[in-house]
Amino acid sequence: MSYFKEINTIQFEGKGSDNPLAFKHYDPKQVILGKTMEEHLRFAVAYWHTFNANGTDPFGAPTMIRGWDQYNGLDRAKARVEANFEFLNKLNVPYFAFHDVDIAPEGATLQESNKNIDVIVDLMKDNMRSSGKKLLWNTANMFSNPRFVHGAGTSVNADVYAYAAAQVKKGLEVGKELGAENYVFWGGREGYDTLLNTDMGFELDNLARLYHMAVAYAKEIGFDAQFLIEPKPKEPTKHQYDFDAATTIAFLHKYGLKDHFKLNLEANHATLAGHTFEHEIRTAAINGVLGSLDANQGDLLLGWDTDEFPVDLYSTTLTMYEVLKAGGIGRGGINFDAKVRRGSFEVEDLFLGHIAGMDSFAWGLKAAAKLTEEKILDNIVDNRYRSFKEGIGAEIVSGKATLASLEQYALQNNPIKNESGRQERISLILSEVIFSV
Ligand code: XLS
Ligand code: CA
Ligand code: CA
Repeated sequence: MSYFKEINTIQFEGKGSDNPLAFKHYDPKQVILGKTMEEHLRFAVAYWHTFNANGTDPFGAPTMIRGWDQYNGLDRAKARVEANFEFLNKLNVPYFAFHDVDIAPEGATLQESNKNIDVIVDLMKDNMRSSGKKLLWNTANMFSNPRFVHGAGTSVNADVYAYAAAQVKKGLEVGKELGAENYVFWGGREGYDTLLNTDMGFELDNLARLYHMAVAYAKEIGFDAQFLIEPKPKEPTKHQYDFDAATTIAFLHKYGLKDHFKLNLEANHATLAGHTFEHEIRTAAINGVLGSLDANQGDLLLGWDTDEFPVDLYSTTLTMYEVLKAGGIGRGGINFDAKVRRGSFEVEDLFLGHIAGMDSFAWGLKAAAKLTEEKILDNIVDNRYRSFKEGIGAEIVSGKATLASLEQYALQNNPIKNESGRQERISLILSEVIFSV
């Protein structure tokens, strides 16, 4: 059965094309800085936004009725698997990502839920084998079900904690079965709304215990995926524990988890934290924990997680610049954690949204490659720090300098001369590069 009959395989047609269902920039085989675009970008489709979302919002009913919605329960789950692989094939995307509850309906008991997952995982495995498509990451949804009202790994209720642990265990088994490259923890309800009823230190200790158990179990079953934590500052709770990259890195250090985890960074979550995406990526990279990216964008006029398809070329360029600077995204990828707007309810919009995101990232990659190759920003940055290359600066960097030797230098070095940072000029250079590729 075909769910996207009216759509043909999306081809690269180049900049001159006026076919909306074609790539203008994403040419998977084009080699850039020694790797193909496909290898650089490692795109993934997010199951939940593409096959589960239906356009519901707090004010209105679903607007998106898809082919698979004619079925119910496990039949609908099977139909979604078919739709997923047809979609990945037609869009030429190599990876997908899902939560346990996205792929299979929850049963009345844990046993029943796990049985449903097994049926779908078998079907997925067959489809993966025949299509060559791969799982970028899977994760456990430990936030939607009412049992997680007070959190999962940070719940006040040990029974809930145990249930969450069981879900993680199953998630790791599924990840192994499907050869997932990564396993993600996004702390959906791991946070709090008021300290008046919360023991923050204890909750964080418990969360770390859960992560340690996951590391141990993955080792036990020989699941060698990269573990990832996905930071987000707020929503659904007021204070999410994994606020941003820096907070999460401090947590990993404190609990001895640094060697086992990297970060899955999302653009919209960076915005909510008051950071740029590139700030989050750089923070992860300089701490050796850049894992994977959730690509989307927020809206600065709205204070919530809008998960729009990424089309801001300044952001995609600077994102890819950071990725190139970090030496690539490794086992991670660029997962479109993005949904079409409620008004974009036609099936074609699912393709158009992804094409917009993929072309914007391919464009950003080309611009970032030019910035990298021609050392446009590197030269500017190097020049700004040149005072540390020789003399007193070199002594500071080598560790030779002391407070006393620096005082002696400062006493006779008068006046101090600073130089402009030239931000306005550099911003225009960036625009010129983006529109030259
Ligand atoms: C929600 C998160 C979520 C994670 C996976 O804001 O982005 O979708 O990526 O649980
Ligand atoms: Ca995400
Ligand atoms: Ca989000």
